[in-house]
Amino acid sequence: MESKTLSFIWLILILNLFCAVGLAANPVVTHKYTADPAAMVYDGMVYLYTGHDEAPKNLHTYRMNEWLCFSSGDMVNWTEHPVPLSVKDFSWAKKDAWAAQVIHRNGKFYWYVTVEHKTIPGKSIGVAVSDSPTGPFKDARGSALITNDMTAAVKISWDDLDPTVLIDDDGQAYLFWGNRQCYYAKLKEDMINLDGPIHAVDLTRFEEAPWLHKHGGWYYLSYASGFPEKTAYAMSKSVTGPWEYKGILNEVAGNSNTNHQSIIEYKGKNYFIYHNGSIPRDGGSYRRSVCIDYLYYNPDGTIKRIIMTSEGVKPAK
Ligand code: FUB
Repeated sequence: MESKTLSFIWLILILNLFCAVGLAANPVVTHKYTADPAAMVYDGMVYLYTGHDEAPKNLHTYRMNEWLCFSSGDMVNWTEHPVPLSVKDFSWAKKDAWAAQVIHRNGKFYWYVTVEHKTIPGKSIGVAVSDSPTGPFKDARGSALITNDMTAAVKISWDDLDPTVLIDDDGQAYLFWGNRQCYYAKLKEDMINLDGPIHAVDLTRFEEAPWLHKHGGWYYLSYASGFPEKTAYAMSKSVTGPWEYKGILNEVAGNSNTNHQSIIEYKGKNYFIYHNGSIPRDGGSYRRSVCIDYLYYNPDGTIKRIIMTSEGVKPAK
């Protein structure tokens, strides 16, 4: 074969390779089942914290013992870090490494987690702390921050789960959480103590998985709605509400009852990070996988319906 022809073939092969790695096909993690994504942008990087679904295929309930951490500089190529936190790190917790979120303040990283309490029946919220976004993290209090006996708006033992935290422009931090009933409370500047009473948040068809974010002068509270879950959202001019329901943001994820979301802006683009059960054959409601697609705002601040794709997103530049 002529050397010109050979060079051409090589060029085509190389171009194909670039196209193949140029997309983060969904799901973004395939060697483990990952759920409940919570992303954080810090120092030019994105840190993606997830739960770890460890249920065998025939178990129709969650088995979750630890949380995972991945980082990326482009939303496409992800590096997995050693397991930074597990239920065992909270001496007062029994099981269930459920949804969580990490946030940065004053050089420290605070990881708010859902776990089942050993002695106070029901779900509870704990907080771990580290000097690095990848850990190691340790229990910041030695006790739960929120327990089921602190809230009474709904008579279930699992209404104190799925924490999300936002630090407002004036420095005040807010913790939101809940199942069936959404709650919020202020956090002290130390980020590990409540700073005032617990309030109920009035939301339309709230199920769980609240996620707070701010964009263009609006506060957004997205959450899982109904069951199987869709993602809905509400908007407000204040983090304490009132919240105006804005409708469905994402449809039922497919092959998973839940689709827990996280929303971030990174390098000028907006991302909707969620889970579904899309790993072929064995994926499902208890063997979930994190996916990433673009999120777009309308000029009035409302958000366009998410389009879930198999192709995922392109490298962020
Ligand atoms: O992963 C366990 C639970 O499922 C989470 O806490 C909920 O948000 C739902 O995704």
